[in-house]
Amino acid sequence: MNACPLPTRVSLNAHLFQSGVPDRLRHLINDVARAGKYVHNAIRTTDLGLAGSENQFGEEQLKLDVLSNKIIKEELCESRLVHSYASEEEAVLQELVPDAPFTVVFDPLDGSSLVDANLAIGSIFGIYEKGDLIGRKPREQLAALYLVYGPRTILVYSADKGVHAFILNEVGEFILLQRNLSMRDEVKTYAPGNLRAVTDTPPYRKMMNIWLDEGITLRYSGGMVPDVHHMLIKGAGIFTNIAGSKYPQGKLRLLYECGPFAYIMEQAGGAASDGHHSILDVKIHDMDQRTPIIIGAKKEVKRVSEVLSENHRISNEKPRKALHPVA
Ligand code: AFP
Repeated sequence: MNACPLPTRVSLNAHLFQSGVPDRLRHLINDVARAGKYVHNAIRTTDLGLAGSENQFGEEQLKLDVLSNKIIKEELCESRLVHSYASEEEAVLQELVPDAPFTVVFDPLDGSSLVDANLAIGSIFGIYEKGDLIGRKPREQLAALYLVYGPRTILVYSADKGVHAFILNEVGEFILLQRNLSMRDEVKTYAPGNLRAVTDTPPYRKMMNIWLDEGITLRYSGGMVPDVHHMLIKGAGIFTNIAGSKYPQGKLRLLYECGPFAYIMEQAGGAASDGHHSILDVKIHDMDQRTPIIIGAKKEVKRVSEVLSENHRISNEKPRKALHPVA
């Protein structure tokens, strides 16, 4: 008789250990999770006003943006495992510990415009082997994770062994909620971002009309983290945020938002494309690089990419040959 009965709850650390995640990566993910607990608390206790400062893109920062960034930076420092980090709230790659093994990219608080409306927001992280990021691709990530701060705080991670969700319990521990989140090839909901682009991108309007005619359900909050999390938890759906006149390269950031989510989505059996090839294969040439993103059920990502590529036929351009056909 085994003296230790199987635990009724599986902690994040236990799951990482049982999954064979290498020790130093396991420790770092635990440290990022700890930072998430403090951000969770900050959201509930911090003044939601403006910080009176701007980020690297000239966007006004909330006190919460600045505080979330500070909290995460301090936890990364304390871990002693981070060689350098890049935050959406700071302009350049910041060196921390020269002989540490990892470089971390993160959006400390995605969805700032939703905070005053009390809608769900999130933090997004990608973990690379240490080193400069320019010239690399998101496929090189060793792990990616996000936290969604809603009625409950949920952490979802992948470290090349599937996608797993944890809930922050009343004593401040992340407990396993769902193992192996997986995407079916099904579209019950759609989440169309940058909808203003229908005015200058006719194929986007065509895609919207297809979804409307098919009668599927609109589920869009304006927060990438809850909107993509919704698909992963339901195991179906499509999320788009394409380029248009306001955002010629797309609105969302490759490094801090699209790269980590593409990693997680492909680990869950879905796909993430910029319309021509996997987001994971887009070379990083700028820290603030933006990209269009079509992410979700694999077949739907392919269909949307094909409909949107009609734009090139309309403009008599030959559609760019997909370097890496959408998975
Ligand atoms: P904010 O951080 O300015 O609220 O933007 C949120 C976001 O970066 C992402 O979380 C959303 O999916 C996307 O912007 C919403 O874009 P649209 O406003 O074009 O729908």
